[in-house]
Parts: sequence; structure tokens; C-alpha cells
Amino acid sequence: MNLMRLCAFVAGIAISLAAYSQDLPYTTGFEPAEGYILGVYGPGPIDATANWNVEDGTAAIRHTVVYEDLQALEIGPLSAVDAPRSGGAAQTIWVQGAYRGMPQDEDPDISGLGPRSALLYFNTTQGVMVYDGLADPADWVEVGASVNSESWYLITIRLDFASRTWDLYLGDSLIAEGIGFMDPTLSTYNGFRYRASQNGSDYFDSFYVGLETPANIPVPTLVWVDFDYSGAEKGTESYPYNTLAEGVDGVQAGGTVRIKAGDTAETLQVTKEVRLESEGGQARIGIQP
Ligand SMILES: [Ca+2]
Ligand SMILES: [Ca+2]
Repeated sequence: MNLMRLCAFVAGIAISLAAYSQDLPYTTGFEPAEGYILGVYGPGPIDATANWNVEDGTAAIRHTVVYEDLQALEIGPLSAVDAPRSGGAAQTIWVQGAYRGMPQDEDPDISGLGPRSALLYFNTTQGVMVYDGLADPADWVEVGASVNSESWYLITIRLDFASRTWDLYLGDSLIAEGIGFMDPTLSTYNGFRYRASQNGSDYFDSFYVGLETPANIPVPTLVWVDFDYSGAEKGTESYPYNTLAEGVDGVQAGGTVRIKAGDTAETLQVTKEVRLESEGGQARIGIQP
């Protein structure tokens, strides 16, 4: 199989892109004020500081198909762009972008791709497809979100380098959780790659990568805390925080922090309205466990 032909857009993350390692956070809308000049580029850098590089084919800065403001990035058929960037020791990295892509009929062949954390593409009939390294065997799976080539989709990925899993948001909604990295040995964020299929040009805009939760992602109204827990933490029942401070921090004002039975030596001042509940027994605060 021909990798180039079959790879629609693959948001491949974490590869050996050491050349221009820059720090997080990074945000761009491909706007004139950020130094992005209308025109066709490739191969090589799209902007003066090489935040984006054309790796294959061509890409362009356009003002014709735009998600926000004046300009967006167009990725030509069978072309690929990279945004190398170093996540350092960060365990949780958010990657957000607006995509308008040509769906394709077949799963991309990823056999020659090299290490990646999160991979996704748009399928003509199945919609958004993600590569789940935890599936048995690892494979492309459907997440139940249909797509078309005429609409923009705001896609947010939460990469968790502790558990080597990722979560997927479409717009403001969490649509898949705990998807396995393609390569479970990856321990750090190294960049972002977008490849367009042979079916036409794709468009990309409003990119963000960083440690802070993007503004559109809702802060939960219920978070879980388990003082005895060690592992990846998201504040959910399966991946609870292990301190009360994290629970209070991570919940919406007026929301609920549900604490599994146990003790914590923490003493803290709560400065917003929250409801504290214990689950499965007594939860004690300010008590040496
Ligand atoms: Ca823009
Ligand atoms: Ca913690």
C-alpha cells in the first residue's frame, strides 16, 4: 500500500523533530500580524521562525477558506506540514485546532510512520476515526462523529504522557476517552503533523498547544478525589485526583468534589463555592493518614 495515497489528515504527534524545538504554549491563527504572508510554500518553512514547515508537497497561507479572522493554512493534496515543538517534562498537553478536511474511504496505512501518540483522520462513512493503541489488536476505531468536507471542526486532543492515553473533544464535547497512544513508549510531546489525502486540499486554523485547558472545554461540575490513588489524574471516577487541592482547583464554582473514603494531611482554604461529598465511607481532611 502507498502511504502517501492513503494518509488523509493524520494528526500525528511526537516524532523526531529536533531541528526547531521551541517551548509551549504556542498559539496561531496564521494571521498577518503573526508574520504569515499569503502565498504558496514548500518544501521548508512557512513562516520566518519555522513554527510550521512543509515536509511534503505544498502548503499555502490563504484568505479564501478561513475558520477565524483573516487567514488560514491550506495543505495541498498528499502534502504534509509539521509544527515541531517541545513539551519537555509536561505530563498533560492540550492540542487544539480547527480542521476542514476531505474525508477518505480507507484507513491510512501507518506502517511506515514512526512513533506517534495521537492519530486521527476523517472517514467518508464512519466519520472521525482514531487509532487506538489499546485496542486488541491496535487499530482504527470509530468514535461516532460524522464529518463532511464543507464544515470546520474544532478538535481538541488531551495527551496524557503518564498513562500514554488521549482524550478527544469535538467542539465542546468529550467524544472519546482513554485512547491508547500509537506508540506506548512515547514520553514527551515533540510536535504536530498534518497530512492531507489525495482527495483535495485541507484547511487548518486556530492552532493551540500548551498545558492550560483551552477556554472552550467545559470545567467539570463533578470531580473525584482519592487520596490513595497513584496514576494518571483527570478528576474522573476512573482517573481521580489524589489531593483535595487538585479537586477544588479542577471543579467549576458551585460544583461537587466527591472524595473516596480516606484521610489527607492537607489543610487548605477553599475560596469558591464547592460541595464536598464522601463516597464509600468517611473522608477526613487535615488528618495524617
Ligand atoms: Ca485564522
Ligand atoms: Ca495529583
